[in-house]
Amino acid sequence: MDDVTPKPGRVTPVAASAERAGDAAVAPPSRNETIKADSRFLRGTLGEELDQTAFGGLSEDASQLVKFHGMYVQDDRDLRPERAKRQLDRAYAFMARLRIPAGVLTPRQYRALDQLATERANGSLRFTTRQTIQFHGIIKSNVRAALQAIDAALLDTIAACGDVNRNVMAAANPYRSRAHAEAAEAATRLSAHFLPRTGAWREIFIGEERARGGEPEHEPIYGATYLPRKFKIAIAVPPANDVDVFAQDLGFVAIVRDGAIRGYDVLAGGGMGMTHGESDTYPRVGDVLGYCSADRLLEVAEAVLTTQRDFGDRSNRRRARLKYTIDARGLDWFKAEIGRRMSAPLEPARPFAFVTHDDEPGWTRGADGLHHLTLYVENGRVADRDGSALKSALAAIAGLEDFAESGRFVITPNQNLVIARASEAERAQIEQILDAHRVGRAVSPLRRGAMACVALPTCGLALAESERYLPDLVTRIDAILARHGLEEQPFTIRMTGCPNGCARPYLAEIGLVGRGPGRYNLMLGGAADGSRLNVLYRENLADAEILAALEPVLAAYATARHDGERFGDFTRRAGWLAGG
Ligand code: SRM
Ligand code: SF4
Repeated sequence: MDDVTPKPGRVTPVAASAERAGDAAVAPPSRNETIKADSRFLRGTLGEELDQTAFGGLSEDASQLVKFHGMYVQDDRDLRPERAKRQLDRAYAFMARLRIPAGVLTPRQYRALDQLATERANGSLRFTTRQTIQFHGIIKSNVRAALQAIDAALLDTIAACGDVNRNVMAAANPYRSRAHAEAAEAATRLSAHFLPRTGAWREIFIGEERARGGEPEHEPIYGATYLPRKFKIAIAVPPANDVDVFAQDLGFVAIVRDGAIRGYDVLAGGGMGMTHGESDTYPRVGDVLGYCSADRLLEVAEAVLTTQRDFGDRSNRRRARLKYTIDARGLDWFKAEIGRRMSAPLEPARPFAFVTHDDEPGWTRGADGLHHLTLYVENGRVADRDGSALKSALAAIAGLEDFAESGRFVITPNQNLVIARASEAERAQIEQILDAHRVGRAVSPLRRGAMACVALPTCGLALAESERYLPDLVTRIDAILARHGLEEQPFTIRMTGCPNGCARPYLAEIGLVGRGPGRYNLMLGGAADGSRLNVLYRENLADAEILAALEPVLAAYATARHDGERFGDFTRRAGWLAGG
């Protein structure tokens, strides 16, 4: 095999398929592989189908392809029963997800997105667990206009979904330190490096003509069938692990000396998704592979991504993530394979330590005298409701005259927002605007550490509520905490409406994973720094059962915890978890 693989450096997709063809045990590729291969670099019938607005959705094949362009065809699941009764089609609409490396936007860009939410989507913006923004409820006839507004704001949705490298995360707020700035810059470089080269997005949604007579299109890194599955990269800057580096296909932990990033510890094989009842699917934390100097970032990333491209399972999409490739072939094999694709081996990993994977809401001041507000945003949903006009407040802040030029909005991997680079006077104005719009900043430590995925009504895979349920559950758990004198104690609690793990629930001290309508698995024992998976504590619980199951453990924690001991560590040490 060595003879078809140039070394060092890039392994081409052509060489890769030659390798795959030599493997007699390859199972037939999944339907998605054919859709990709036949799509003429992600075009398929998308353009034609978008023109047919009588049907609000897309064909099955086009629904798969549109993901590569950052969109999903969804329908409002609340409306399904009523519409079915009336024999109407589902209420189809598109979800669009932006690509925002490191989550950094200018206030001007944010204002354009705010307007788009009002004019073309369901009136809200949704900060995601990967530092970007989603819009829900874009009807088909609005899709092109929405994407053109995004393009006009110098943003795009390319590769935000699909079997490609997704939005690249970096420790929140590049304006916090030089190392944070370097991490954000590295995330932007990685995102650009792995951006699909096809012109399909611009042609189909923006209306640009394809250049005639030019070079035939090709994807130098991906090839015509892209990756077997989604691929996720994040860069952490210790001591914060806000990006949840252990949950990524490929993670980089910045090793900082004299304030600058000298290199990275490289992690691979993290991932959250699993399927209930299928024990060969599971969440996994990434393995530390070794260290590379900062200038080798792209080389190392390409070695890992192309290894997954060439050896990931293309027949069974449930087992197609890098974590399964590593487990199926072994970590030693994986290290050797990426070694073949690099100019030099990784060095031994350097020590690093995390203290948290949460955000710390509130104002901080940088060395340059500028102020940064980490604003808690419940489950990342930006809307005007329940007496609090968060959407209007953020739009007003983004419109502050000088701040519109010099300020920044940075979305965090915990679905919050850093309003960055405010002067002393702007800080006062921002506070005033938040007060005037009744945007509360005082939240309990439990709520601050809470995160829920979108789930119902838009997510087609949700088995149970999440975003619409967790806030209320937190209120009731807070009451239990108060009864036991734990109201000032930090916790992480994360909920998802299904086992796919979009809010990374398997890394929380308290994880709740949807099983069916109103029913959840309760997981306990995650680490406060996101470095350890929790374990199943009780299965298939309804609302009252969740509270009843939690209260005795919390009561014991209140009386028997060691000094400074976190809840996740306590549940393990004190024997609450079988095998913990
Ligand atoms: Fe996710 C699928 C929402 C982060 C694992 N995710 C979905 C879809 C697109 C449902 C679908 O396939 O039809 C959800 C759209 C819901 C909606 O109505 O908006 C969805 N995922 C989200 C977001 C918006 C959750 C949030 O509340 O913020 C996050 C968007 C991230 C982004 O901006 O790119 C989101 N998803 C994640 C994460 C966390 C992360 O990336 O750090 C994970 C776990 C990490 C991982 O990938 O292992 C995650 N989402 C999944 C999976 C399971 C993948 C797997 O390997 O099994 C699916 C289902 C799938 O891919 O088949 C999924
Ligand atoms: Fe949907 Fe499940 Fe992801 Fe929640 S975890 S957004 S329910 S796919």
